[in-house]
Amino acid sequence: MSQFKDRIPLPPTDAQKTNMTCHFCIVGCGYHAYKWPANKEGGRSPEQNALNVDFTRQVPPMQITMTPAMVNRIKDNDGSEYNIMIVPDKECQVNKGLSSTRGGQMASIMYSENTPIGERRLKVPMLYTGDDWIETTWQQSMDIYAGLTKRILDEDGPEQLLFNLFDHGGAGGGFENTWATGKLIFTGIGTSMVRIHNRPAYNSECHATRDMGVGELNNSYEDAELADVLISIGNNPYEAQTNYFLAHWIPNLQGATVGKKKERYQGESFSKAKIIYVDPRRTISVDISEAVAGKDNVLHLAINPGTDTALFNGLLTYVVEQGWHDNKFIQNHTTDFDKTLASNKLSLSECSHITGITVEDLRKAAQWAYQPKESGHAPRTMHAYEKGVIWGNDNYRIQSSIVNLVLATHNVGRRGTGVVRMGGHQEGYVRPPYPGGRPAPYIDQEIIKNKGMMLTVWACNAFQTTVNAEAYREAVKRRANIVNQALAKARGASTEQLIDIIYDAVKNQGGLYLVDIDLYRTKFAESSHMVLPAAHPGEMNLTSMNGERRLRLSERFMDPPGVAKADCMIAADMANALKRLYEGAGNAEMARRFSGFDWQSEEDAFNDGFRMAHEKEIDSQGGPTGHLATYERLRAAGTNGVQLPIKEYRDGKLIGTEMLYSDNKFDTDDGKALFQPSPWNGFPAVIEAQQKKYAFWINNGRTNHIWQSAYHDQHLSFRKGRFPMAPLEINPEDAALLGIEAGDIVEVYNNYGATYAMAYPEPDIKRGQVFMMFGYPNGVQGDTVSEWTDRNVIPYYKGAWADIRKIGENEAYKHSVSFKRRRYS
Ligand SMILES: Nc1nc2c(c(=O)[nH]1)N[C@H]1C(S)=C(S)[C@@H](COP(=O)(O)OP(=O)(O)OC[C@H]3O[C@@H](n4cnc5c(=O)[nH]c(N)nc54)[C@H](O)[C@@H]3O)O[C@H]1N2
Ligand SMILES: Nc1nc2c(c(=O)[nH]1)N[C@H]1C(S)=C(S)[C@@H](COP(=O)(O)OP(=O)(O)OC[C@H]3O[C@@H](n4cnc5c(=O)[nH]c(N)nc54)[C@H](O)[C@@H]3O)O[C@H]1N2
Ligand code: SF4
Ligand SMILES: [Mo]
Repeated sequence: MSQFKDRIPLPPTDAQKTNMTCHFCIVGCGYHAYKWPANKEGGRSPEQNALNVDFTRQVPPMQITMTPAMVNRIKDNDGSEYNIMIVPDKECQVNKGLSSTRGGQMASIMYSENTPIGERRLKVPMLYTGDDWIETTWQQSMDIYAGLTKRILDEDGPEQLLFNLFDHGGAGGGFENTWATGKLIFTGIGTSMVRIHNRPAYNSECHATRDMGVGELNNSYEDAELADVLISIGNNPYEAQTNYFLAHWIPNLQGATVGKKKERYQGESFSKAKIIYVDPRRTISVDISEAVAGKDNVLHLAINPGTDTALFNGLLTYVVEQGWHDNKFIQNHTTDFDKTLASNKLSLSECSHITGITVEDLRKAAQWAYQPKESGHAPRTMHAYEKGVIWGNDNYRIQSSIVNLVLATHNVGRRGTGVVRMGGHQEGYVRPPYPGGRPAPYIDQEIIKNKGMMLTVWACNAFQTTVNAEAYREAVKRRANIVNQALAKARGASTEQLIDIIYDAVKNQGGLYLVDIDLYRTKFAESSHMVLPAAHPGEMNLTSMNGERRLRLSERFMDPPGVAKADCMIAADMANALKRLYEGAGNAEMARRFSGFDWQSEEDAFNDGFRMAHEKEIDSQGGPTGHLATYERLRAAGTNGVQLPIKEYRDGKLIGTEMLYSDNKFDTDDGKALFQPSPWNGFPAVIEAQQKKYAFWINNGRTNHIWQSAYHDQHLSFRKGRFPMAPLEINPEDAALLGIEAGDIVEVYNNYGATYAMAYPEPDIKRGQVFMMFGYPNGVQGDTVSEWTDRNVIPYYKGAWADIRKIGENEAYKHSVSFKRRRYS
């Protein structure tokens, strides 16, 4: 919690005000950070406070959102104390002044002495001596890191150097940090043995749609206001993309954007939106949509888990039979339609049989989404998908099937349409090309098979978040322990000698040397040998792009704790240390590979990567005009930033792009979008075996209150108190059969592993299914997930079947935790 519990200090008129994009989810809500000396305070009348709000009277509803979680007290390195307030920006087109339970607490998670967060943030580099932690200097850490890296690189080659690496925007990412790490790891070290934070290889979550020529973030949030129909597939937008849903979907469902549509769609009929959810689970989003739009405007297709491919193939077949496809568009701007139609052919009755959705509902969905409107125009239907698809049963096929249907009905490149990821984190991709091929190596399995000598874990925590997590942890801990035993004998060793000792353990004894770069001593960090303290947004300047490609600069307004540094500067330190070692060894060529890191700040990393991307052979979301963006211009562009790609800089403003593909030119060699055959292919054998053997489908994913592995939340009593253990929603009748009551501790177990959770009976959960929050510190759902992946090494996190048994009850939790339904109605 913040240091303020019962009152909110107001910023005085001369408080420093900077831009802050919420660094949690993809939506990237705009906020302002105010900072002022702790001994000052603004007054309650509007001209006395920086918010310009009249607090002498009751503030009208919705005028400003402000809670004690939005303020905190901080201390900069020179010892001076300040109050900070981080409040949502009403002028930001993304969130329009809204905050969420996660973003609204940003001030509380900033470093502050005497708070749990303050206590637990990493402040100095640490080394494990084999049996205990010691605090050390950057100098020694970099000497060991670079020395061991060089030794392995020279004697065993780059493929012995493994990385678990973030690949996104927001905290632990951004253009600065992805560029810096990419340049170090790909250009410098040259290894392909890298996995991304959320999956066990270096690949794309969207290979299929990209192969078809359609990038996955192709519309604007405004398009959700302009759509006739919204389709949300494997996605729970209220809990996972909150303010996108609240500020852009809900108004359309309420009819509040009809005026806007009227202006845009002349001669075309329009009305308030209808919404279709494709999710085996009745989510809170379905519930809220019904309350807001009326049940008649909401269709929930409670699909059998893992059968999405069949659903979209069935719909495609039916839509073309009805003649609701766009022949002209197909002829002029796509290839392979006929071939795909033939291969994906599936009748409505077969489709119904596989998906479990009635033929009547299938027809209804097709009518809503694709049957021409009164005016004869095709409806504008936006297709949004996320982890129920991406981590679904065969990512590549499902995505192909969705995009096939979208292309056939021309629901991309027109306002009010789009086939888009809803997204996870923001994006911030700019890296030199990955040196490996496709499919990329399955890094987790390589580690389990005793491959690799050194693993650097950067801003992620696979102990809680990977597939087959129990086997993974076991392998990592066992191999780390081999190094620990060697380290324990190293007393008084020089850096050189220490490197010799570590090298022997990783080269000859099967050990693995682990380095973790994080904000906290996570579970992964606890098993590591070196832990380096990172800074996050607010403590560094960071640019990042949201789900509608909106680029913003979050400005540094405070110092990081201790000697923590921005990740890009840590990468630069590593590269510079390696460069010096190679120079010392007279190896000019290797020294050159680690050159170009003489940066003074994050801005240098941004200029070197994002801005100069067009001049180099690198992979970037900035586009050829990325150089037009500068920190100065982005600062001026405020929380609205600019939507990439940037078209031009005119009259002091960066001009961006609202929608991709409106010219019908797709990202293929001939500019035509590609249909891809993707027939329904059933389930992988390992999964089928699980389905036969175990009683429950262990559906899993996000909960509104908790962000990711709970790296901040686990230290906040407000959050941890709400969920002392990973919640597991279970149908009350299933619970009764197993003798399980609300708050009971249960075990979830199968042939891959076992974990614990806390039972929350919930009637909206179907019999034989449960929903468990993923990635929690004391209950890792991934322990029960198989190692199966699709052809591109994309896992099926959502596909675990297991048994459940009651362990017992914790009286304390039963008293303190609420089991009130989280559903709206
Ligand atoms: N069963 C199951 N498993 C899943 C999923 C699922 O749906 N089900 N989803 C997957 C998905 S989509 C995701 S994104 C992953 C998430 O998996 P991870 O990426 O492993 O989880 P996070 O909690 O996001 O990890 C972020 C880590 O970085 C640290 N950190 C935060 N900011 C910074 C920073 O600025 N610098 C540095 N150096 N460190 C920082 C945090 O303290 C934290 O330890 O989980 C995946 N795993
Ligand atoms: N509150 C909160 N918000 C977050 C995050 C967070 O940790 N907490 N994390 C962020 C990140 S990194 C990500 S990736 C996003 C994820 O955002 P979402 O993908 O929206 O969230 P999830 O809960 O992972 O999964 C979405 C839905 O997939 C459904 N599902 C499971 N199996 C299937 C299936 O076979 N077919 C279909 N159609 N649906 C299925 C589940 O029932 C679930 O409701 O959330 C982001 N936002
Ligand atoms: S919706 Fe996402 S970006 Fe917006 S405040 Fe919430 S967590 Fe932050
Ligand atoms: Mo994610």
